[in-house]
Formats: sequence, C-alpha cells, structure tokens
Amino acid sequence: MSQSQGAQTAPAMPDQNAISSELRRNVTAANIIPLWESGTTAFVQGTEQAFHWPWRVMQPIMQETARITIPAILERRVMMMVNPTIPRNESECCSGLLSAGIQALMPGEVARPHRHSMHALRFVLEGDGGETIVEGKHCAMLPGDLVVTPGWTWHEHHNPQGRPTLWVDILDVAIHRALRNDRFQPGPPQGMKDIAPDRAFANGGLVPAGLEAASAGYSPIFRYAAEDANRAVDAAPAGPDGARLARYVNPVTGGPVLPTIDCCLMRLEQGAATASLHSSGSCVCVVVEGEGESSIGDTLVAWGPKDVFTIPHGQPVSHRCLAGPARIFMASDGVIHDRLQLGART
Ligand code: GTQ
Ligand code: FE2
Repeated sequence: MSQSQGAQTAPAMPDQNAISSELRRNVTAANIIPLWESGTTAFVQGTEQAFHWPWRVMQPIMQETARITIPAILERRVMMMVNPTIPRNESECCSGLLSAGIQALMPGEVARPHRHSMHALRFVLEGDGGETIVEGKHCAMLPGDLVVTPGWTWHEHHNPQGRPTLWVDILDVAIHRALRNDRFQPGPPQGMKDIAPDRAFANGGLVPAGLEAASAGYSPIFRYAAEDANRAVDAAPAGPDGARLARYVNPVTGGPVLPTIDCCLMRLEQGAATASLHSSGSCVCVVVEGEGESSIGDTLVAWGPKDVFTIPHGQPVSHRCLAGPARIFMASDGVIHDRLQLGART
C-alpha cells in the first residue's frame, strides 16, 4: 500500500466577517458552524512521525516510579508514551489509534480485578513471578510473553514474590472514545465465562470443535508464551530479505488476537535488512533482543533491547539488524484500517 505523504493544510480561514452579524447570532444560537470555519476541513493525514522511547530513558523513570506507594497509584503504575507528533492527540495515543505505556508491579502488589470496553495486551519486559488472571484463566508473565485481555474480560494482576514485573501495555483507547463507548467496571468479577484451558489449543493445527461462535470476537488463548513465539518465528520460512515473521492468531478463526489489534514477532539475522514496505496500520514496536536501526519515513530510529518505537501507517519502513539475531514484537491497528477498506486506496 502506498499513501500520499505530508500534511495537507486547509485553505486559510476565510474572513470571519464573511457572514453578517445577524447570521452570526442566529447560527451561534442554533448550534451551527459554517463548514468553511470548521476544524474538520484541516486534514491531518500523514503528519504523525515515528517516535522512540529508548529503555535507557524509560528504565530510570520506571525505577523512580516504582518507589511511589500511594495506594491509588499502586494499581495503575503506568507511564504512558504519548507521541508528540500526533495532531490533536486528545486520547494520548502512542501510534495511530493505539495507546501504550510501561507498567510496573512490585513484589507483593496486586492490581485488583476490573474490566473495560478497551481491548488490551501486555508484552512482558521483566519479571519472574507475576501473573495476570484473565476471565479466571491464570497467565504467567515471563519476559517475552504476550498476555491479551480482550474488551470486557475481567482481569487482575498479581506479583506475589520475586522481582518487579514490568510490561508494555497496549490498548485501543482512542477508538472507544471516538465511538463514545469507553466503559469501565471495577470488580469483584461477576458472570465470568467458562473458557477452555490454553492446553486445549496447544496441539498445532488441532483445536476443540464447536468453538467458532464463542471465539468469533476474540482469541480463547490469553497467554502466548515467549518460548512458543520464539520457536514459531525461528521455524517460519525467511522472506526474500531474510526476515522471519510469526503472527499471533486466534487459533479457532486464524484472525487477529484482538478485534482491533494484530500482533506479530519478527526475527532478523545480524546484517540483514528488510525490504522497504509500507505498513497498512500504525504499529507499536517493542524490541525483545538485538540492536539495529529502522528507517521510517524521514526518521531513523537506532534501537536496542526493551526500546519502544512506532511506525505510522503508510510510511515506508526498513529495519536493519546490526547485532543479532534481533526480535521485535509489533502490535498494529491495521485491523481497523482493513475493516474500513482503507488498504486499497492510494
Ligand atoms: O493493566 O489493566 O495501561 O486497565 C491502562 C488501563 C493498563 C491494566 C493500562 C488498564 C491497564
Ligand atoms: Fe485493565
């Protein structure tokens, strides 16, 4: 897919005196705005730029944040990464329609059960004893694990012992706010669904029959272990440019893990560089291991382990691995673009 780049600015605002003072009074009283004075004609496509939150910046911030012990903060010790290049970013997005933050749960801490309309995922950076319970299913949180909490599923985080657990949260807040449908409910959980255990889906190519309807909205697997993802990407055939890509899927439908967020893991060998591609969705990337640089539109990002960087939709991107192998986790809002049939437009 290719898209035109660069900001398209609306013509200069016409003279506010173009309409008579009487008409001005009348339209104001009637809650009417002339289109030529409306902010909706200031098109903003293409103005988002790639952005980078290096771990060397985030790590000391998270270490300092971990010392805060105010109870209200304990359960949401999250530092959000807000992309300053996104115009009118009321939803504090990181890339496209995706919000992202780094959360820390210290030993002995609990984030109490709740649910919300937003679809969310966590990609674990550090930890040994933490877990998230999703709709009653216990999901261990080990480095490199992906844990999804689909919209309106009950979830709670625990870190009974051991080291702090740190992870990247990625949520589709903006679309829920745009639809005026962002909802939150505190626990205790009620009306939890009975979802088949993850081991029912652990036999490659075979899944329990009859779950199609129940699994249409989201994946019945809530935890994708790092070791499984690594094995899958290592076994994936390399593309012509040497990159290997494994996609996290809903095992029943083959669809994305969340209705609005598609995830994959890329592996690049040392010295390899990907072909220049356009991304149909906007991406939040988390570097699992390795070092390299990515050319994204006009921006060059030099990345290392636990760095977070973004890829705005429609921008040409090429990743180069300088110390490898490199593994990069990517979460994209491309599902939303696809659902709106935007991919075919050039
Ligand atoms: O851990 O459940 O970053 O509910 C924002 C909202 C994390 C969570 C966020 C949440 C969570
Ligand atoms: Fe939550």
